[in-house]
Amino acid sequence: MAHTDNQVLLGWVEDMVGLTKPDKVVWIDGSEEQLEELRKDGMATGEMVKLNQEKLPGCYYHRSAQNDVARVEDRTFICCHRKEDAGPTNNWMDPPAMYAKLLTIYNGCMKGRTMYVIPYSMGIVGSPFAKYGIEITDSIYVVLSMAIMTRVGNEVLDAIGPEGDFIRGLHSKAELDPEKRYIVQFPEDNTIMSVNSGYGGNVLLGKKCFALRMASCLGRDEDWMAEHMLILGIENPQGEVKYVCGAFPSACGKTNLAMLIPPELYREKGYKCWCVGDDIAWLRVGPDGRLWAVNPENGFFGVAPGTSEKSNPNALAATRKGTIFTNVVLKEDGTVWWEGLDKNPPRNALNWKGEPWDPESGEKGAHPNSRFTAPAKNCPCISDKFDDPNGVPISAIIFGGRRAKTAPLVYQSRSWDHGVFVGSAMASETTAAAAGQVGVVRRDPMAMLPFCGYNMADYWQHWLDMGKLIKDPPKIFNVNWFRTDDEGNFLWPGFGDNMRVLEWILGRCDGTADAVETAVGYEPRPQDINLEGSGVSEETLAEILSIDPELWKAEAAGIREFYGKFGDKIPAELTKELENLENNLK
Ligand code: GTP
Ligand code: SPV
Ligand code: MN
Repeated sequence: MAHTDNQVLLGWVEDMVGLTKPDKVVWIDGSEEQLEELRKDGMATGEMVKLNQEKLPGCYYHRSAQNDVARVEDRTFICCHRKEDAGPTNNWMDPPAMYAKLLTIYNGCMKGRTMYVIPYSMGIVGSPFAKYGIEITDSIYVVLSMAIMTRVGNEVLDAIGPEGDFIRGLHSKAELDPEKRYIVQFPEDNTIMSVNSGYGGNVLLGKKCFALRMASCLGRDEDWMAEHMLILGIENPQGEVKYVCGAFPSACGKTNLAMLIPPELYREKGYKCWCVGDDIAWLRVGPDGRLWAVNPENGFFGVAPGTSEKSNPNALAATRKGTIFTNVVLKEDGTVWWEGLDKNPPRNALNWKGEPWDPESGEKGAHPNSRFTAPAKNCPCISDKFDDPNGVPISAIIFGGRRAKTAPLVYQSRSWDHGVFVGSAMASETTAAAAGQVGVVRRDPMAMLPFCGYNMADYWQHWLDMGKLIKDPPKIFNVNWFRTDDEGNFLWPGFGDNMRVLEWILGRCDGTADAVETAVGYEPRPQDINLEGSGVSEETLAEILSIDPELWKAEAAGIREFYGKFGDKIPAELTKELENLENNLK
C-alpha cells in the first residue's frame, strides 16, 4: 500500500499504528479519485456537508466543536532540552515529560477509526526550497484541508526518497477534550504532536506548526528565515513588478493586503497587484545578494467575516469552487454567509453551531474566526511567480498591527538593524484567531509571538545576522491601518486604498519619494501620499501620521519591560536602538 521503501518513514508509521491502534490505515496518494471517496466518507459521518454544487462547485461545509474554534496558545508547547532555548514567550516542557504525557493520551485513541497518512510538501515538490512532512491524522477534514493547503501524495514520497528526511506529525482528534488538548513541537526531533483538537491551525500541521515553528528553527540553523508574512507583487504602468512582504499578526490584514485591488485612479494608470502568498514566507539570500521569498503553502486559510465583494473580491472569488468553509452560516439553499459578506443576513439558516439562526437576535451567525480553505490557484490575482521555485526578490518588508492610537499610518526604519528593532517592538490588539481575550494590546514581535519555535531573543539575533548576509537588503517599514478617532471609527479607509501607502513605500525603495525624519523613523508628509479619490483630507492624514510623544514614551517603557524578560540575551544592537528611541523622545 505505501508508495515508499523509506524504512525510517515506514517504521515511524508502524510505531504510530502501534500507539494509536486504528482499525485501518490509508495512505493519501494525492489522486482526485481517493479525495472524492474521502468526501463521501466525510459526508456519511457528518464531518463534511456538500454545498450547492451549482453555485459552489466542489465546495463543502464543516463545523468544528464549539470549544475548538481557534488556535490555543496556552496549550501550545515548544519542547527542546533546554528551557532557555524555548525562551520566555513559549510554553515549555522537558521532552521526556511531554512525550510521557502525550503517549498516554494517544494510547488507543484511533480504535474504531481510520488512520490517514498524508505525505505533504511545503513548497514546490522537488525544488531546493521545499521541505517535506508526513501528517498522520484520524480526521477526514484534515486530509481534505491538507490537500488544499499543501501539495500532497505519492510525488512527495518520491521526493523524500528511500533515505530522505521529513517532519513527523501525529494528529488525533481523540475525544476533542479541551483539558487534554496539546499542540507540541519537538524541534530537536523534527516532530509535531497535536491532540484533542480539530481546528485549522492546531491540526493542519504544515501551516503554523511546521512552516513557522519548526521551520524557524531550521532557518536559524541553515541561514534562512521562516516568517508570518504575506508576499505581494506590485506592477507599475511600465510592467515592472516589485515585491514586498508583510508581517501582521493573525486577523490583522495579511490576506486582504496580499490580494489588494488598487483604487480606480491607479488601475487607470496601469497598476496591478499580484498575490504570491497570504500568510507564510520562507526567505533566503539569492545568488544576487537580495532576499528572495517563496510561499510554502498551496491554498488560503482565510478569515471569512469581513470578506466581501467590496473588501476583497479576489478572496471571495477564490472561495467559489473547491473550498471548505468552516463555522460560517449555512443557508437554506446550500450556500454560505458570514457577517460582512453583504447586508442581507439570510433567514432560515443555521448558525456556526448548527442551530436555527435569527439574524435579528443580535447574535452572530458565523464565528468571528470562521474560515475558508481555498486553493491558491482559484485566486484571480495569483502571481505568475506563485509556482516559481526561485520565488521573488523582496524590495520591502512591512511590519504592522492593530493600534488605535500609537502607531502612525506608516514610517520607515533608518537601517536594517533599526528595522529589526521596529519588528521586535511590534504590538497589536488581540483577535479571534487565538482563544482568549480579544482587543487587548500585546507585544507580538514580527507577528511571530505564537509561532517562533525558539528563544525570541535568539530569533532577533538571527534577523540581525541575516542582515549581514544580505548584500542588498529590503527596506523595512511599519504600517497601521487601524488608527481610530475618539469614537472608535477607523480614520484610514484601508483595503484597496492601502495602495497609496505602498506607492510611498516603493518610492522610498527606489529613492523617488520624500520623507521627514521623526523620533520613530522616516515618515511621509501628508503631501507625499496620493489622496486623490480617497475621501481622506490632508488634515485627517496629518492626524493619522502624527506621533504623540506621551504615548510613545509609554511605548518605549513597554518595550523596555518586554525586553527585560529576555535578560542579557537581548542583542546589543536592539538595546541601542531602544536607547536611541528614548533619547529622540526626550
Ligand atoms: P490570519 O489568516 O489570521 O493570519 O489573518 P490575516 O492577517 O490574513 O487577516 P485578514 O486579511 O484575514 O483580515 C482580518 C480582518 O481585518 C478582517 O476582518 C478584515 O476585514 C480586516 N482588515 C483587513 N485589512 C484591513 C484594512 O486595511 N482596514 C481595516 N479597517 N480592516 C482591515
Ligand atoms: C493565524 O492565526 O495566523 C492563521 C490561522 O493564519 S491558523 O492557521 O489557525 O493559525
Ligand atoms: Mn496567519
